[in-house]
Amino acid sequence: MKKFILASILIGFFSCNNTDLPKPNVIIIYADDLGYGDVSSYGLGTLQTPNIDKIANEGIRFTNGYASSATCSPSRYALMTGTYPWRNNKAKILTGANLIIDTTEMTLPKMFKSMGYSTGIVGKWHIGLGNENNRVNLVVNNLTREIIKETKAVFGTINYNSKVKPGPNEVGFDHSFIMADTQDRVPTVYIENGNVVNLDPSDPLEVSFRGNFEGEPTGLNNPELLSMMWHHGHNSSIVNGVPRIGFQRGGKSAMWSDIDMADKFLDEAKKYISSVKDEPFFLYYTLQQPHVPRTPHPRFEGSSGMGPRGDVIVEADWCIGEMYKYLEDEGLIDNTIIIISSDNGPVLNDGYFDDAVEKLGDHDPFGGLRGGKYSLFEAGTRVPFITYWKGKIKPQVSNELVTQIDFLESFSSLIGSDIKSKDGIDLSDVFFRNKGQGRTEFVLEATSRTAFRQNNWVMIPPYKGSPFNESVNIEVGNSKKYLLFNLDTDTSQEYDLSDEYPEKLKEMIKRYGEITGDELGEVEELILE
Ligand code: NG6
Ligand code: CA
Repeated sequence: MKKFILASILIGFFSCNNTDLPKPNVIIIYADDLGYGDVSSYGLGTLQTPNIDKIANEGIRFTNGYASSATCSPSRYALMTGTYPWRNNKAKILTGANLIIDTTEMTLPKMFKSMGYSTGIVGKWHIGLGNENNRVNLVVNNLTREIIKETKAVFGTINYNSKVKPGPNEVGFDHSFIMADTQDRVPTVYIENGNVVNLDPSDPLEVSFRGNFEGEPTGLNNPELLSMMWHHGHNSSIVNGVPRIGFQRGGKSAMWSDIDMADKFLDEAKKYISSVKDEPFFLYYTLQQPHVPRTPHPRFEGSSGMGPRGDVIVEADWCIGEMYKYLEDEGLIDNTIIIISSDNGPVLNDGYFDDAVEKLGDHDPFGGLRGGKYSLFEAGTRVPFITYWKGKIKPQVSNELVTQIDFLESFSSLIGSDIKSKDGIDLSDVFFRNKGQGRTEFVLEATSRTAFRQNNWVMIPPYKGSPFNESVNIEVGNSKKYLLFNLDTDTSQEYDLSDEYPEKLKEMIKRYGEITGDELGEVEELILE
């Protein structure tokens, strides 16, 4: 009898606890190409980010937090779905391509919606729009062929003159105000809930990756029109003096102003919050900085002393500070979880001459890690990673291994949903309760190649291709042999231990094969003669 009473109390306690689970608002602030060393609270670079630091110092600052990929679209796909990007062969850098999430697939916003949340995205999207029904054609010119070779990008063309869907609204967002791909790609317009903002139907917007529209200037042919010079790629249509990837004609009234983009996204993010603040909400606030082209608002020009790359990080940091103030003013700060992270590691010259290299000074965006964007080495995927929940999370620096794939399952568990994801794990204790353990293993991706981290060991399989991407000046992690590093003693991956620890290497190759389905033989085929 006693046992029965105890059991009833326990059941009562747990079920009551369950319905009582908190429903905090959630904002994921996701920067584009922000490096592990770019946030000053990490203590690795010299650039100052006081607003991010405040959140980092009062929340949990993760030193082993990972994006799923060293490029954007795969990382964003993984964050949204809790699925490794290398499982989806469409999850490569996208350019005007169709949506790469199946609309029947579970996503982070769908999970929030199922628990009564309002869901919104403001900022960069870059996981494709539309499907074969509103596709125009897909023919590539020599330049795009080169880019595809180098970055394994996927090109396509969408019709932007009618409602563009499926997109964010069809995979779980009630509201969307987005840039389709990146700031360096056409179309240079905002899209709100599937419609190009301010588009005049009498001046339709045409987009092509095949070739130029007759009579339109390009970065290649009209350098006199440029306010920013291209270095590699980025020499097609010119908008606001900046040459872009891809060709575009018409849609003049819809063109965005690059220098106002940060303010625009911030305003739209606040507008969204103000429209839903009486119910729990999830906002995915995806900043465009510091991806190229770096176009700070004039009030941030010169603010970092490091040229436009530093200036747009200062601008992004200011936006984060403004968002924080707004949450305070609206009385929302106590009940809002804030996450700050980045979709991949840093790059200095990513296609424009913009003084990123020349004015860097002593700053280290890579935070002492090897590689960078596009790389299988650590700087490709290890990124700033911060969780904040006022009064709930205690300030902490955590060395636990955590990844963005884990957001879906961790938030699901936090708010009492039973939705799971394919590859994520429930790290709600680590993210939000200052306890528990992180992952023991993780397969990271960089331009369609993968590497394996297990505890503090990293194994990089052999890959064909140049070890070095000359255009961006980054070691991408291709080598003729397996590489093995121990991050415990060698954070900067200088010492390949594969010959010294053959048993460890073998064990890791085996486990990596079990997860990825790559048989040892297949991987070995990649070894260069
Ligand atoms: C590459 C672009 C690079 C950047 C990247 C996407 C060239 C030569 N390079 O193809 O500038 O736009 O794609 O970056 O065009 S990401 O952060 O969105 O993955
Ligand atoms: Ca990126």
